[in-house]
Amino acid sequence: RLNNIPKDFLWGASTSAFQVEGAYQEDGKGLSIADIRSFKKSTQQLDTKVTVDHYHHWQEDVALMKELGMKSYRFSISWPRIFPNGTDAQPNETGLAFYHQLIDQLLSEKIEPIVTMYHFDQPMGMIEEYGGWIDRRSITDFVKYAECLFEEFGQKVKYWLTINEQAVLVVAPDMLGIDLTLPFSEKYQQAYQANYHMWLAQAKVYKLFRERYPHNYIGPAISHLTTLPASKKSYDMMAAKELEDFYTFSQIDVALNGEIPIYFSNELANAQITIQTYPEDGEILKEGTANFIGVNWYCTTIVEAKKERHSSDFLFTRINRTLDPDLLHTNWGWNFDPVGLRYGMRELMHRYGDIPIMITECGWSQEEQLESGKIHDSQRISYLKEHIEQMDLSIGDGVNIISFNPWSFIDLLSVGDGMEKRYGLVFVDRTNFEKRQQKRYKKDSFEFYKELIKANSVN
Ligand code: BGP
Repeated sequence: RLNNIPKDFLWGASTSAFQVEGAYQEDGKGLSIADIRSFKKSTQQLDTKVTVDHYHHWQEDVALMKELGMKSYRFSISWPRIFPNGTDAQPNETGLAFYHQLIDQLLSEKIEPIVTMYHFDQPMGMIEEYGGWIDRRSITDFVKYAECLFEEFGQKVKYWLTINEQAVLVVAPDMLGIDLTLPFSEKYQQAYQANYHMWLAQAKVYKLFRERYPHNYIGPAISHLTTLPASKKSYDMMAAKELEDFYTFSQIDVALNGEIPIYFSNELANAQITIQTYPEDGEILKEGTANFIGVNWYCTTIVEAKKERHSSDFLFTRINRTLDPDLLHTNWGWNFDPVGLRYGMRELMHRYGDIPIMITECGWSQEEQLESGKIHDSQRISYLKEHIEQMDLSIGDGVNIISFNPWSFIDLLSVGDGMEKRYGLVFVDRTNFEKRQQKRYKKDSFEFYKELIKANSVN
């Protein structure tokens, strides 16, 4: 029983462009770093070329969303569909037309579009021309892209997410086009310079948007690691706090307060990472802040302090991640810890007050096979049920959560682990995937979520 979730709550589900669309070179789309990364895995089961072919199945997919009773759909616009090289002066009209159709169809089904501008798929053209986010020119190209999206879709889309999981991009810098074989210090020097440019670019975009649409919402989609200490020893507790501050809260602090926190700058200084700045940057960050946040939340992360610690080490070399043997884990090591969600949400409220929060991802992955046309995904159902109950309690605690969008609406290409790691409420049969059959099946979790939405909302 849910007691606190309002009847007009945005019950939704989530995807991202390169993970569902396929059509990787159709209608003028350019290549992104996400495409290039996926080709290195060299099999079509693992790359972005076809995935679940949402680009050609979108009408059928929106019909399933309607059947599920979704009130919101969180998806991303493919940056290289709009600006094929990122650096182009004019947008690709065919790319814009695709999203106009999709958004219009969602609106006509009363499904609120929640749009991510950049979900891991920076156009390769920018990376080839000047290195991508490590260069300051990327700020201008991102602002140009955002302006184009506001111009085209600003009247239709109320909720915008700028960058998905910036902290992940920095810790896995090949996703930014940074060479992983570079020496440690050089690699992170580049990654944190890129991080800094992403902060500036978003600040400019927040400002622009909020001046134009003061009643609508814009913010980042944060990778939220609710970090727990492996023991009650102060050094483990400190390690957990340091990781959570540096990885998760620094991103939110900058987005909401318009200032880079001292604990973050100190950590970089310790690691001898020097960021190139311009005198006007402080002002840019201060002037453009977000007015809501998207939170991607999957599980808790448990850390301990390494025994051998040197204060000059970089944070990630001072801690170990551990697993709690009492918790259930996916085959990929992500734990099932729903109370962790409530704990994380309460922390957000204590730190940021009444800021509206949207859960933009939350989900359970497993390998699945059809059994007489069915998928009995009972583990995913318990995951959803228990996380939704904890979200309901969080709202009772006073946390201003406005929407829940589990990952994922439909099976899709996982960022790290190909197509066999499935998250969807809808199963996709990829036998003969090249032929675009890609038949959709509703999983048991689809039926569960449908009933839950029906019981807890007004239609
Ligand atoms: C988040 C990303 C998603 C998604 C998810 C699951 O980091 O925003 O794009 O893929 O994690 O991760 P994975 O696909 O590696 O299982």
